[in-house]
Amino acid sequence: MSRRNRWIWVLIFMVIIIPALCIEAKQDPYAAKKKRMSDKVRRMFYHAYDSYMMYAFPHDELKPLTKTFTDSLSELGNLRLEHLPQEYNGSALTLIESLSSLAILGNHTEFEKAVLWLSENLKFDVDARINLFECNIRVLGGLVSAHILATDSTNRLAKGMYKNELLLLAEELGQRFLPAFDTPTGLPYAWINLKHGVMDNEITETSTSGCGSLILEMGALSHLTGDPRFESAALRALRKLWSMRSSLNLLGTTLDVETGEWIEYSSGIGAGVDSFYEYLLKAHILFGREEYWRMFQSAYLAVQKYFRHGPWYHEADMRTGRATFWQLTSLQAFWPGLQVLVGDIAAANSSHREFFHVWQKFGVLPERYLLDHQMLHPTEKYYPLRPELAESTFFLYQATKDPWYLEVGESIVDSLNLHTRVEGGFASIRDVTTMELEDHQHSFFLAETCKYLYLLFDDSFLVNQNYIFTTEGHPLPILSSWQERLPVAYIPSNWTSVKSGYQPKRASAMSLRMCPANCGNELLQSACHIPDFQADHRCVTDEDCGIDSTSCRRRSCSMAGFCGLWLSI
Ligand code: DMJ
Repeated sequence: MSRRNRWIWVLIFMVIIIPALCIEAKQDPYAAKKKRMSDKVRRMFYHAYDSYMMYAFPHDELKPLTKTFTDSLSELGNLRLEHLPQEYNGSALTLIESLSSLAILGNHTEFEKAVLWLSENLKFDVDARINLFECNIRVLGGLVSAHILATDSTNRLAKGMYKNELLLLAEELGQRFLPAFDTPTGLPYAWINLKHGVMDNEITETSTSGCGSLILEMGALSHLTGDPRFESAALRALRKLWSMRSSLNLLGTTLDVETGEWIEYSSGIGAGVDSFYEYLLKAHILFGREEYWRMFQSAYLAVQKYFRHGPWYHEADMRTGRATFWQLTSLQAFWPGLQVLVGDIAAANSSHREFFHVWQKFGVLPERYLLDHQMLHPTEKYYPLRPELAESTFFLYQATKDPWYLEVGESIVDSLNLHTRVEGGFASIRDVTTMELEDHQHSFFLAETCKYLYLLFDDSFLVNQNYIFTTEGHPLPILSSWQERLPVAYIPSNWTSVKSGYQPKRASAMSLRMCPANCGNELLQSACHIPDFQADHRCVTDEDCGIDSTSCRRRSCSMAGFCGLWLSI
């Protein structure tokens, strides 16, 4: 390089690059940390992805310790593995689950390669008995989301090379789902055979989340294809399920799809129920239907009233509201993230802190912890690389920009690298007390865990478009054309109404609806409002009193036996 050129470079560095770095640092003092951490998560994702592609693809999931594979789509949700079908050889499940993460990481080349391969090779005409819920959230959700990402204005796929193949595959899969809904109740069977439909003597038991969290993927499929059957089937099932709630607005965990009767009356916010709540709110955000909002609001209030105990959530009997099991399960850790969408940030923050304490105590989140005995569940000491705590951390950072959540994220990343990274990918933990590993890299590690950790540190993907994330972490854009009535908070920030010139602000999902109770002239019930036990506000203990709707403060019982907000002197 000549001396003159060298001086030009020094000048460029001083005049352009240094000020640019200073501006960036001034705008966001955590920019350097975020960059370092997002690079670290990117490397984690590629270690998991490359290992899958090398040792397992086109089978479903990677076994990272033995560097081999498992065709797990037919195993998911299956407790009796001896009945597995013989003729199933995998559906590239982890590749499908990785599509939206590749798009978020900006890897258009790999995204394009994956779409091409799936377009040419993926087949659903297979004699495999699969779990409807799992196949819906992982495969249908993965395909629908990737189709949208492939065809949106960012042009992730070279023009002309993509002929809606992912959507065609999704449509075919959706059609294969439909026979499952052919029951007297409209509630779908939990299991179907992709080739033959519902088999003779199929079990009729399903879970609340299994039949109540299909509406996002199947609704999106109807909007994309113009075929209303998918959304109608999922909505009919959801309505039936909601009609089975108790007078306390609580639901159980398992039920019979033929009779429409409950099998397990106890439920909480974790396994078997979790995504039911999630989908009521997210369906309202995505499709704008008031009906979803009404169901969600009643269900949410009931959860806060009957399951919540300070920052913890126990389980309760849907008929009486009485506590049944005092357990923390790692799936519950998604709840604070959902509360962020509600606008209930304080409650989200306090629960999230408790989950993180448990994470710190063990190094990861154990599957089940017995709160009443202060001990791990004897047979559920595992951590299968679940995403829920990372997911809530991402949502809380989005809402608060409190740098503490970046530290939580960093700690999660460090634990994952320390305890679960092996040469052949990332392995699940069989026992959190010994950190003994298990030979399984679940596809949700790529679809959710890495994605939420990455978005925590680099949310540039979200700048120009609002998305909701399915329960499996696949983004679906909030489009006015899908809305029955668009909640104002979700009108894109670059949109200007021709009539009014009104420029709405991006806001927390439900900020207009939930808190505080007084919104303009309308009096709305706030999500923090939990009514007193007795309608006449009489009480014996503080526990009989609910939460005040305008201040969100817990009411207490006065000496005279009335609930109220009493000033402490
Ligand atoms: C994911 O498959 C989904 O988030 C599901 O709703 C429950 N949790 C697993 C990962 O933990």
